[in-house]
Amino acid sequence: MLQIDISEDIGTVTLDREHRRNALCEEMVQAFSAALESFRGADVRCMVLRARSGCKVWSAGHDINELPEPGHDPLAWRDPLRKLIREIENFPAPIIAMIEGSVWGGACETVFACDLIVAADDVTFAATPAKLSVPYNVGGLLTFLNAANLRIAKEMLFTADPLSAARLCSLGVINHVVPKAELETTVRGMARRIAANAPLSIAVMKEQLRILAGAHAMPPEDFERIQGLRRVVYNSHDYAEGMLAFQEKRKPVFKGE
Ligand code: YXS
Repeated sequence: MLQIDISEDIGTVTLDREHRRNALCEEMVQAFSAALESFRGADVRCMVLRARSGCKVWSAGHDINELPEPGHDPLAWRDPLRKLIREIENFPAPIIAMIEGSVWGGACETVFACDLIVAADDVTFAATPAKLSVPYNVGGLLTFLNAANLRIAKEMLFTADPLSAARLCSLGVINHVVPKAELETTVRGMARRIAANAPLSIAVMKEQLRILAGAHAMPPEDFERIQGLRRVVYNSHDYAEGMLAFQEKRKPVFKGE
């Protein structure tokens, strides 16, 4: 499901589950955790997260077949997507997301959780909870808010439209958009420059920025209200219908209940 490589103090993880469009499943996230453990042991100083060259779909997001039965929180603490995001945020070295093809659903958040994003010029990002009637969780929405401003986060989440890498770069959501032929050399060069800098200083700044980015004071009753609102969705007919429609390869019919 993943290809792992270490060279010149740079660790590379390549998503390799093409038959499922690199959908993020439990087994893949476990392999990802093991890869990061090996990178920690090898003291890598920068990491690249990518898919195979020439891919049409970088990742189709959370494996829909692994979304829990209706009535269970689809993005709970122990959920594979949540574990993946935490692994990325807690890894001590910077992670550069190198993007080709299209990015869907929870894979958008996965890329936004990375430290730097370099995309080929034909890349698109489509955040799709509204297509499946999935209630996003607090941490996930914070990832979007930290990556984009409220207006762009709302456009992505409410329309589920694919947004171009060029537009997201002009909005500061993506660091660089380059011609596909230059993607690999651009990312490799950036990774080398990071790897040549002081790893301790960078690791500490990454952790400080993670804490500062997540520092949003919230009265307990507000948090409980947000959680209660999520329950309205994952207990709904629409949540079950979203998943069933995907599995039956048809358009969902949402009733708002
Ligand atoms: O029919 P087979 O058995 O060959 O399998 C098909 C698809 O069912 C499968 N596949 C997936 N399986 C599980 N989870 C997925 N997310 C997923 N996506 C695809 O892969 C096989 C090939 O797919 P196919 O024929 O559709 O490929 P395509 O090249 O025509 O189209 C590629 C996509 C990505 C445009 C299309 O597969 C697609 O729209 N996938 C779903 C994208 C999506 O809505 N992802 C959101 C997943 S839920 C999630 O991430 C969060 C919980 S949330 O939604 O809240 O952000």
